[in-house]
Amino acid sequence: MDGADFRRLWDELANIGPADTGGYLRFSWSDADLACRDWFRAQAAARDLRLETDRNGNLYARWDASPPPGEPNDGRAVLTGSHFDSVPHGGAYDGPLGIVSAFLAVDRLRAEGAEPKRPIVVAAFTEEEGGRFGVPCLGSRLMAGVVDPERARRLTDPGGTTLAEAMRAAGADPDLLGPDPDRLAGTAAFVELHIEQGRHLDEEDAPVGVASAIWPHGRWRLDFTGEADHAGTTRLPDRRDPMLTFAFAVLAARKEARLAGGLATVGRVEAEPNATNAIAARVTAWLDARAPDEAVLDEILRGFESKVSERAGRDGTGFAIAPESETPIVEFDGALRDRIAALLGGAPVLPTGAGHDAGVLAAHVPTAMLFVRNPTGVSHAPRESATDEDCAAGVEALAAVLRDLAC
Ligand code: HGY
Ligand code: MN
Ligand code: MN
Repeated sequence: MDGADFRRLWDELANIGPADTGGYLRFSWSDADLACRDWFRAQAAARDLRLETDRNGNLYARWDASPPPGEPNDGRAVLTGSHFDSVPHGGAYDGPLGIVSAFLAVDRLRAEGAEPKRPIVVAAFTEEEGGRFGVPCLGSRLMAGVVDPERARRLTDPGGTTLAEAMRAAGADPDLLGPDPDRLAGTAAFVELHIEQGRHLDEEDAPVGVASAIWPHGRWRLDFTGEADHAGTTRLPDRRDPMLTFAFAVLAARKEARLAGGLATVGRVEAEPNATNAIAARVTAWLDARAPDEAVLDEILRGFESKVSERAGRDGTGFAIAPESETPIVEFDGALRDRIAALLGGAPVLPTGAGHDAGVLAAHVPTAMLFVRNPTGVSHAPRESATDEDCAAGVEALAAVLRDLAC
């Protein structure tokens, strides 16, 4: 497997959902997502892998096992894969790299004549980014039974389309959404390969690393309410301007995160009526906060909420904060992590602040992640990058892990 082998398959996805920013728009259940799903089905068919779609729209391509007769085998599968969907104008690699690498790892094992004793299953999870419906890892969370299907059906995208409507328009049945304990019980391990979202591997001069943990993190909806009025005639003391409280909140999030030793970001905002010459009536924004441990995350949120509430009192505005998703710390299976790091010749082991379907599955099955070097360190933006040679090294590493766990 070399860089050119990787590039051949990789280029097939490059034309699906590109935006003029150089990034991608691959929202779940959009035309781009459906094109990615068609591509997945074609890859499964080309390899004679058995295609399955679960009740939550997650896709699987299954290489059935041929265990030697008489050998004890519980028949549980080794799952590998990631997601197709992107954040708005996200990079090419976050998600698709794990799926392309999984198919190439299957090719790699077949080329050497491997015969798995356990099924090897390539997975594509739905709505990992929450880029359309707001809840990250929605497909895997539904599968794990940690999101209420009724709540999921009612989630809306920024245009007001519900998940149920989007699924129906795409030919999927939202009434089927719900937990899938049998699939989890039939999974022996999950390994997600992912672009690194930082420069740790570049600094260590290593093409591939292994995840140790995912920081606890979450998303909160922030509603600031005031009173619309004329920008040219309303005296400053008479205003109830939610934009002021919002502006304070952005700075407060940053300050609380800095003081506590975590991260906080306000990257999305909507104003009503969104007019240049009118005081806003309402501002809605979303806070993303992450921290190395739950005590620090809690400290950031408590500090943020009390400072912003106090400011809202002074501004005469309303302020409400509501969680949209909360993810506790994930420590990946220590034995699996150490086994993989050793198998890969002492690959670096690193934590991440980014969420992944692997973090959801880790509560149910032994789970590991491989990271591929990203020289820019940028992610969720067009400058996310990896060399073809490093991606090929990622495929080799994934094939070695699958060989170890399934063959
Ligand atoms: O970390 C995230 O924002 C998402 O789960 N990938
Ligand atoms: Mn992401
Ligand atoms: Mn991802």
